[in-house]
Amino acid sequence: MRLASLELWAALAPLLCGCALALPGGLLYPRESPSRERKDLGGLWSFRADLSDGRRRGFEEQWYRRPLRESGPTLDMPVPSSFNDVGQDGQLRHFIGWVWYEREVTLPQRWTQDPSTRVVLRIGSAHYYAIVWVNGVHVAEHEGGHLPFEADISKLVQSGPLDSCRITIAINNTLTPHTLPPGTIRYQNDASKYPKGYFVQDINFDFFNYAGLHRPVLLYTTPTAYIDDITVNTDVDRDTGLVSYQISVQGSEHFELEVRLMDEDGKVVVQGSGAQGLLLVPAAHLWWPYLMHEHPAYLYSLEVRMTTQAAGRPVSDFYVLPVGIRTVRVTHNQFLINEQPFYFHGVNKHEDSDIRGKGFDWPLLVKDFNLLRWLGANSFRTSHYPYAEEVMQLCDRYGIVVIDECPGVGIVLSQSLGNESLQHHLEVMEELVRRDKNHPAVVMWSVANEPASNLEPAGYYFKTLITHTKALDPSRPVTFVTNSNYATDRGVPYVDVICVNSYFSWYHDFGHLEVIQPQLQTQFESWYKTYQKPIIQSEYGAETIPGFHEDPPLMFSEEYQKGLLQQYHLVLDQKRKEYVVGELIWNFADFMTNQSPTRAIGNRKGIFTRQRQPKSAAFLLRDRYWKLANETGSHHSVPELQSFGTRPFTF
Ligand code: BDP
Repeated sequence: MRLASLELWAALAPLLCGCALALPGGLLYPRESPSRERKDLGGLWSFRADLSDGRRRGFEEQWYRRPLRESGPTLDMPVPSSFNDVGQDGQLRHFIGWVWYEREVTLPQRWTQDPSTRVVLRIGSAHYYAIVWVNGVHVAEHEGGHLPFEADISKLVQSGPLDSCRITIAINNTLTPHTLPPGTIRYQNDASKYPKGYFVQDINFDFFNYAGLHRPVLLYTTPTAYIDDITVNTDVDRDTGLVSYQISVQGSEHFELEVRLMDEDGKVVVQGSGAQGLLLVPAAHLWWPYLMHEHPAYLYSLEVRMTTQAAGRPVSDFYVLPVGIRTVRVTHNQFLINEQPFYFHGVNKHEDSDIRGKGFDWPLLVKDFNLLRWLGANSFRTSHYPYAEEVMQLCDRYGIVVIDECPGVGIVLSQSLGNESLQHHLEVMEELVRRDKNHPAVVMWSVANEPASNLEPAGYYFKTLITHTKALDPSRPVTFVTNSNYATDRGVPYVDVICVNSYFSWYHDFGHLEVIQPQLQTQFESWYKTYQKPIIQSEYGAETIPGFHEDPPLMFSEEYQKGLLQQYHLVLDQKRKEYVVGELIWNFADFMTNQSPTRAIGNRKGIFTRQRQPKSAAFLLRDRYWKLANETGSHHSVPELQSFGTRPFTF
């Protein structure tokens, strides 16, 4: 959207508000407010892996019916964390099947005794398939390991005599051809080679399939009549910011809604009322990416107040949503943010670290954002799945631009391109857009990474998926990341920006840095000539063991990683003047993978180690990114440390 006339925008805005979402209800991030409380259930949970042959004992014996300790031995398991790496048990590290988590929670009396309080259990992520019981009663089921889900448990906790409840969550990490990401269970029946019943999980993606309760689990309250969802879209007309909003309310037919948009000083800049509307913000501060403006990441707060009557009494619900006013637009050779050309100089990440695996961890998160700032990175891709909501909030706050990727990674079997998979993939995109639609940092959706997009069914699959995603959110471009040949790729005709991964002189012509320039030139020219769309080099990199030094450069040495990057940069520096709009290094940090002869305890293509210490390439990239920032954005001297985090962070 850009510079629409006010009248046109006023007419169109409500239509753009995520109206195509087929999911019932919203899933607002659980923020505290005068009408909402939250109780974090992080800490130690009881845990048991079901080691029975078919992994069904827990269901046969109904472990959810009574405290887990009564049906057998339990382990202490931290939440949030992956379960794989916290113990000394090789069997648990590689476990495939159902694991059981349980936690007894004491509830504030008010929550259990006030029938006008709604109590919700929210699970930030449970990888991969989860079933949830409260006091032995089934309350939720969810497929997909990277997106939140919740259950209204008010009736359960308000009907018993107890001020406590028992939460049991069974989680299965098995991947099949129709899960996202897909996988296959391979049985090994040759009794001369394998033990009885032996099977392995095959996957076609390059990161360890960590499992467990990876993100915060919490309880929160709302009144029984409550603000269920808010959708915000923004535009700019000269110096006026246009904020269109749409609000849905549950639990009451007759209610009043008032909205106030406050600036960073808490001053009300504009007010409105009703379930949808358009707010005009005079002399608006735009949300700018990090290093593109001297005051990046300006966030307004949209304060929503709903009032109604319940059982003859007035009820109010409050919710405050951060809002960044910005536009995004793609031309045949540019990516524009606020109508200014934006060049992605950033990274691909993983949610991955020692011990906790994919478990959410504030110190790690803040360290990563400090490293991004140090590096002069203005963007990252959530390779290869949606990251925690708290990550997206920090991106909004720091101005780190995000290509938001769904877990469509490793789609290489033709059965994973059929209708059953497609249906699930569409639902996952709905869940992702519903969760992340209001983040100004998110500027593009990525529906997949390196699928077999040259296969015949890929045309229909990606056409449907991308069209659906655009209908869910007409305000953002959509892509997927390809490593197929430009001449045979059946998905790229539908993307707005072409994202290409290539590993010249690593997986091909290994050791020959001299082939990079001609091969990369050919890659860019072939794609651009065919499609006339902007291109992002969405992955490139080299495996590097820190401390290995070889000059002249040899593979796996720090010199080779630097040399490879430099060769890429020579071509990127020409092509970014034409139609290349970004470069994202593979990878920000080393990360865990399955074991294989090509992986020395994980993937070592990080420019930082898994412990977040720099390899030599990090310094090279840092010089480059700050230089790029100074060319394309506002002017900063390296290593200027801007003061992030001066505004208090609120949930
Ligand atoms: C790319 C994948 C990424 C891998 C990387 C690599 O997108 O997930 O980790 O290659 O091989 O093909 O290092």
